[in-house]
Amino acid sequence: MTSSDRNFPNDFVWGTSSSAFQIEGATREDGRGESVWDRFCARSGAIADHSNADIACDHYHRYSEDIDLMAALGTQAYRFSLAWPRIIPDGHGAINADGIDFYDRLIDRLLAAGIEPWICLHHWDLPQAIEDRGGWRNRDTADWFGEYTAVVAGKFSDRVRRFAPINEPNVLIWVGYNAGIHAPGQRPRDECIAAIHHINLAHGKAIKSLRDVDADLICGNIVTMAPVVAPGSAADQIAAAELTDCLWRRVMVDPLMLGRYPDLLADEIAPYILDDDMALISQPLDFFGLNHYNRLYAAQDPSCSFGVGETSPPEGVATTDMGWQIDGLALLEQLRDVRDRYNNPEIYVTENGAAFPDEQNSAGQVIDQPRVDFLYEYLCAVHDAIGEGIKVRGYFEWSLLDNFEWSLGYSKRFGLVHVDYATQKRTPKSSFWYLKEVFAANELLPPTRDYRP
Ligand code: GCO
Repeated sequence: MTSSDRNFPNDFVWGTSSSAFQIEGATREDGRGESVWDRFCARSGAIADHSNADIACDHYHRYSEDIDLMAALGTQAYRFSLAWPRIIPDGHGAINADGIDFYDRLIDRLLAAGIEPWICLHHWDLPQAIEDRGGWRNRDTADWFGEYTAVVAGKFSDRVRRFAPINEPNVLIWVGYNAGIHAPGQRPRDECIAAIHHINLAHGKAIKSLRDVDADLICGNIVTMAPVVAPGSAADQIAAAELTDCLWRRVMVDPLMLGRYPDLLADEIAPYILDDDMALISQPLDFFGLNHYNRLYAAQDPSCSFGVGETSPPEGVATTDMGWQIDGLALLEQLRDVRDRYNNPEIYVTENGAAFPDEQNSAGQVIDQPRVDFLYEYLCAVHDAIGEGIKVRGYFEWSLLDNFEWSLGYSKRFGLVHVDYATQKRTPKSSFWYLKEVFAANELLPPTRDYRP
């Protein structure tokens, strides 16, 4: 490779991603309503370190400092989510002006720093009041989500042009409803099936709400995808992998991109489909948001609602602190799959990153060489994909800050910036200084140098 071969396209977008519940804190401040995740955290044994997100990274109060960090990183775009219960505390009905004010301040501050805001409308923190009315099992929730989206578009589309409705709807189903590890907890299979269709419908209603407010808004989806590995070659093991692949990669994507449900679940879902649902769900999108972490090792698991779950990668492979395999080729394979199956859309990698047990040394530095190596490997995959003609337009690293990692609480650190939760002190890690140089050079840089301030 020559030096110029290592460049990214001139208009390539570099950014970071986050979600409201994982960083904001201030869960009871300024009129925010309760979310399903507040309730789930209070459930005994649900969160590994018995924590909650009441304070998290205190981003609600420290957003200005965090935007300074993004600016220092050279971030061009920042993808964040809005807390639905901060904007409409009961999920539908009265709007909370203080919630709108917070996001107004955040957006204005980002724009003043020259960073483009990308809004994700929902990253799993469903208003508890809506869960109490059946949550995603209730078709009305799709309407309420459409109404909430119209409020958001009306307030912010004068300054924000990029929107995506729901982060990783497949995780809501797979990790939440099917395995019960995420809020609102496990549900029987028929309720999972209802939720699948209603979440897809909510996506469609949100896209319509956005374009009704402004037809030129740039709208996409955000899904996490990875190749699925079968537990073995026996017929029942292959069948388990096929069902896993359907639930994980297809059932929340095929309807949006192809206008139909995958054969394996189509008959079960059919009774929930009314009138023009499929047309609404499959409205053309402007971009495909792909989150990617790790190849999924499927397992037969009778404790899950669909009888399938996931297991660890084989002994001996390199993994992150999540136990997830480090394997840039999986991202390249996934990008090819999106190109081939979904008609070569414009793709943004809207999340990719890794947890490692980072520690501050006696000089107060955090030397996270494993994360630098990880980022290099995955950026090589993105670069290779572009070389193959796959339309990857940008890369958003997950995440700027260490944050609340759902049912694992604060025990996993995903940040480019270390957060000392006792003091809320932020310390950029080596990976921050590495990506700062990558962003500025718009080029794949070797992971081997010592990246420091
Ligand atoms: C997801 C979510 C993030 C996670 C991140 C690391 O992909 O599960 O979008 O909220 O924190 O992916 O697990």
